[in-house]
Formats: sequence, C-alpha cells, structure tokens
Amino acid sequence: MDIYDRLTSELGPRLVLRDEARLDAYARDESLLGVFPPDAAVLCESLQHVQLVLRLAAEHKVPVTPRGAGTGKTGGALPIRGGIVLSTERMQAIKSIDPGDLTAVLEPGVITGDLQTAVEAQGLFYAPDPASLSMCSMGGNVAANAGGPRAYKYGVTRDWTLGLNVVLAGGESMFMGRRTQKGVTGYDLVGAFVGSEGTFGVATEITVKLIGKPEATGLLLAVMPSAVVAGRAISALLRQGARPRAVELLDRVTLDHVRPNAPYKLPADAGAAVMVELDGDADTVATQLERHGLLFESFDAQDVLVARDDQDRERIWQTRRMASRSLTAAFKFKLSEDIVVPLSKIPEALERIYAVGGKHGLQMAAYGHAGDGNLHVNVLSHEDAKDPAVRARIDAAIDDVFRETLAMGGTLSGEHGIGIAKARYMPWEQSAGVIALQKRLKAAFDPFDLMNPGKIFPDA
Ligand code: 2HG
Ligand code: ZN
Repeated sequence: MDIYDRLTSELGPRLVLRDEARLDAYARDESLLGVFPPDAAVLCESLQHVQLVLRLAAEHKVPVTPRGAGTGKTGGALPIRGGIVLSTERMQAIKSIDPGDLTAVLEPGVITGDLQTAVEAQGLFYAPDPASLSMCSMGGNVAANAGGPRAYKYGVTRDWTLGLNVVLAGGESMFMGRRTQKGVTGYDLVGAFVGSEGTFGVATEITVKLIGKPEATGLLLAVMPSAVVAGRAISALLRQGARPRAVELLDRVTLDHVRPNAPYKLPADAGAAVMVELDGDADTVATQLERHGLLFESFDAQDVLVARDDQDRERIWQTRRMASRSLTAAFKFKLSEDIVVPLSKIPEALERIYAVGGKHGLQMAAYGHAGDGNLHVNVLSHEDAKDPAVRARIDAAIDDVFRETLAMGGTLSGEHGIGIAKARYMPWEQSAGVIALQKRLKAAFDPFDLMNPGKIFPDA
C-alpha cells in the first residue's frame, strides 16, 4: 500500500483529499506565487492525526507542507515538491482562557480574530493583529511569526507565545517552552520554532500570554501632503519617545485605490495618511492624541481627524485593512514586500522606493507599519507580467527595493517571512555562516528535510 492509500484507510476519504478538484484549494495560497497541486491534503482533527501523518511521511520519505488558513504572502503553504499538505484548519478549539494566569491555550486552526473576540469578552487582550485577522489562523501566525499594526507597542506573535506542543518529522510529540509569564530554562526553542515557516514541524497546541484589555483607545488620522512628509513627521514622533500602539502609513496610490469601497470616508485630496492609535487610561489617551495632532500640524498636515467612537475607529481600521485587497483588484500585477528600515530612514526609504519605480517605469505604493519602519512596498503594473520584458523590469525593480533596503541597514522581512518569495535574497542580507547554522538547526528538527522543503533558503 502506498502512503496515500494507507492514510485513506486510517483516516477515511473525508479527511484525506485526493481528487484534483478538491486539491485545487490546497495548491495555492494568498501569495499568488503559483499553483502546486499536492498528492493529498490531510485535514487533521487531532494531535494523533498530525502524528500519524508525520510518522508515515517519514517512513515513506514524502514531503509535508503544513497549512493554516492559506493567507500567507510568501508561498509558505505552497507544496512546491508535491507530497502531503497537512491542514490544521479543523483544529479550532480554544481549550482554555485563564484570567488568573493571563494565558490561553488553543489549537492551531483557531482564527486570530476569534481568539481576540473570545479573550476580550473576558476583559482580556491578545495584541497581534495581522490585517488578515478575520481569516488567518494562529498556527499560521506562529509559523510566520505574524505581526500587525499593534506590533509597534506590543510586539509580534513570538512575543506572545509562551509554549508550544509540537510534532516533529517522524511523529514525536513534545511540549516546549513554558506556561508562565517569565522563564529562561534551557534554549529558547519556542522562539526558534515561531517563525520557522513550517520547516521544523507542526504546532498542535499554542499557549499564549494575555494582558488586561486597555481601558481606553483613541485614534487619529493625519492627512498629509505626501508620504515623504508623512515619513518625516513619523520619524519626529518616534524621536519624542511616544508609545502609541500603532503608527500606520498609507500613501497616495494606496488611498486612491482604497477610497471607492472604504467604509470610512477618506478625504479626496489626501497626499498620504498616518493613523496613530493609542491605548491606556482615558485622560492620557486624550492628552496624547492632542499632542500628536499638533506634531502633524507642524508638519503641514492637510487635516487631523480623530475617531469619534469605537465604531468610527473600527471603520478606519477596516479601511486600512483593505489596502492589500484593493490594490490586488486594481492591478494586473501586484507584489507586496514587507521590508523594514531603521526608524530614522523612513522618509529616505520612501524617496528611494519611489525612485526605483520611476527608474523601471513601474507604479509603486507604500503602506503599513511605519512606526516599526516596516513598509509594504508594492510593485504594481497594469501590464501583463507574463510578457518576459515586463517581468524583467518587475524583477529588476524588486531587486532594487531589496538593494536599497539593505543599503540603509534594513532587513528583508518584517512580518510575512521568506517562503519562496524571498529565498534568493537571503544571502544578500545574511552571511554564509549564519545561513549554514540555520540549516544545521533545521536538520536537528527535521533530519530528512521533509518539513516544508525548499522554503526560506535558496537551493544550493
Ligand atoms: C497588511 O499590513 C498585510 O495589510 C498585507 O500585512 C500586506 O499584502 C500586503 O500588501
Ligand atoms: Zn502588514
């Protein structure tokens, strides 16, 4: 019996998908980097299912691509070498929320936004907020070490993950990390596992930390003459040592494409917009909003708007979260990067990025988590990217974006990871020694290179 018949006989055809039509959804993801049909997709419902898949895969030396909700941006969930897609979408239980210990324990298929709603109903708070939070899953967030706007104050998924139960290639299950808020016992394996993009194993249970829900939240939207001026104002804001929970930028191209369908009415003539969100006690939030508003005015803001209430604030966030989708819908080609530059370099980074667009005759857009220096640089085109001449210009522009980023002391990825999208640029940023060390770490978790092979590192 081959491995696929074996899986079907153990788990049944309900959980082991093998026909072409049903496999199609597991052959692609939101990266739009291609279609790679697996030989089977297994819809795991328990730790035991995950163990069975990884045990049989090791016996038969078949590659396994773990998959959460498929919302990743770098092709991490694409089964580029065929084999099995191991989906955790059905493992959706929130097992506990403990207001005394300030922790929650959950399965990897839990949708991030559902976890937030569940903990907030108990007066608690889980901060990481990727733009896809209504669709993405916690297992995927762990794999990608996902961030989001609130990372500016609260950090990324790694900062909120205390412990993990993981299954490694071969099927061994173990708990790593801790259930306490603090702990330095042994190596930080959880820190290494979070962000390993499915190349180390599969997390079957995630213990996250929680905090009390902030008392008050306020949001201002500064309408700025241009992205570069907005970048200067943001750099000045950060220099003041202010600690808002999010500092987001939307440039003109982004605003123009979001505006028609946005639930929040964006001003028509905006050159750029900056969103600053604060939380804490009500008085401090009010004072800080005022202070930040004045700062943007001193940088020639066209307008400074303050969200009237929570509904208004949510409308502004929904509008912001539409950036990626709106540009995807409007252009034949869209590729979004997630570079990070040092905070003082934000205005310069914007200037350099628009210059790259000009040089290659391509439209550029930039938006995202400017408070962290993390910009979604979008290379956009109405031309057909299958045309080799167009593709060559696009590739040259992407190369230049990374070249400029690294020249400013930046890094390739702030939140989406490397996947297959950026693997070839890894040696541009990291030394051969550092890459070799990471490969040795990977081999310690997965000696036969069966877990999500071909990701993160360029082929030798
Ligand atoms: C965002 O911040 C997401 O909107 C998606 O990280 C970014 O795909 C994108 O452009
Ligand atoms: Zn983002």
